[in-house]
Amino acid sequence: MTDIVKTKEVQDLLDRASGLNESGGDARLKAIVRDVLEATMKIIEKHDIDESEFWQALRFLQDGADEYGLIAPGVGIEHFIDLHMDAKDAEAGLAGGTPRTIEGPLYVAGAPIVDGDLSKTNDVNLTTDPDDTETLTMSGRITGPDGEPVKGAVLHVWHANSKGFYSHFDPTGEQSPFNNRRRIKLGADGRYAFRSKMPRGYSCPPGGATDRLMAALGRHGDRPAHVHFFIEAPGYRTLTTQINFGDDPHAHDDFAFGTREGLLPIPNRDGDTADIEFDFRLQKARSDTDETFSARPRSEA
Ligand code: MBD
Ligand code: FE
Repeated sequence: MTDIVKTKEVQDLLDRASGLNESGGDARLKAIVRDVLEATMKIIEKHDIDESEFWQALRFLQDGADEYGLIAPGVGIEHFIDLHMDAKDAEAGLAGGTPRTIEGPLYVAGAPIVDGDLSKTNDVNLTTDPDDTETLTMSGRITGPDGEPVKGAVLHVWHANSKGFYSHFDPTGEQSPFNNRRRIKLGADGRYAFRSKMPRGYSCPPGGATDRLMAALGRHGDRPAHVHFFIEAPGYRTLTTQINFGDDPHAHDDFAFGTREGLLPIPNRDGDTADIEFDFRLQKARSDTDETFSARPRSEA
């Protein structure tokens, strides 16, 4: 193996390429770009990557750009970002509560806001399109670190239909906007309940960049059936999480690494209904940004 990355010539090249010799620009970006370039060069040396392979790899990234939201969880980076945040929380003494897990690429902002205060209503329904499958009911309470009810929470929920397709991203074009997507306004008791139609696990679009990458790695591109949540509430840290069905064949074989201990309830199945009782525990907000969403770019409708 050649070993030229550490030579003065290449180190100088890295400094110049990342703008370190210039006064303008962003210092943090310069440092990160330098490390990305150096790591890339080391990989080129280690695996003796030739010019053909390098340009084919760039073409893969170029053609797959509209699937980065899927490739990132597929290669475990989105989960790693969770592990990184968990580790920082642990260092800061912030552990505890319902585990976070990946958002995934299929949230759509702007879902209908419905009243879910159980002292006033008891029928929150997420599914507006016909779907010939079991009814899923889900309920529980949202508490804070001391078990106190969280007041005035908004529970964002989104999930696939019984074919594994999400509204706004459905290749069959069959779903209405915001089918299986709601923002549920909860009351003072922190309790929630909704009904919906049973989702099926998601699979990567056949022939797409993620699907081809998974095949080349000898992997599959399937997730267990699951339901996504954001929970926001005044005074509490916004939680991004999801439950995956513990009895799904992919419950412990999720291509996106979104399944986590504590987030794998087994639905109570009875004929054509399935019920899940699941409580969420939030952390207290320690800053204003704790109460907001991340600045991740998201679809909107
Ligand atoms: C999904 O539905 C999902 O939740 C993730 C993380 C990736 C792809 C599809
Ligand atoms: Fe999903």
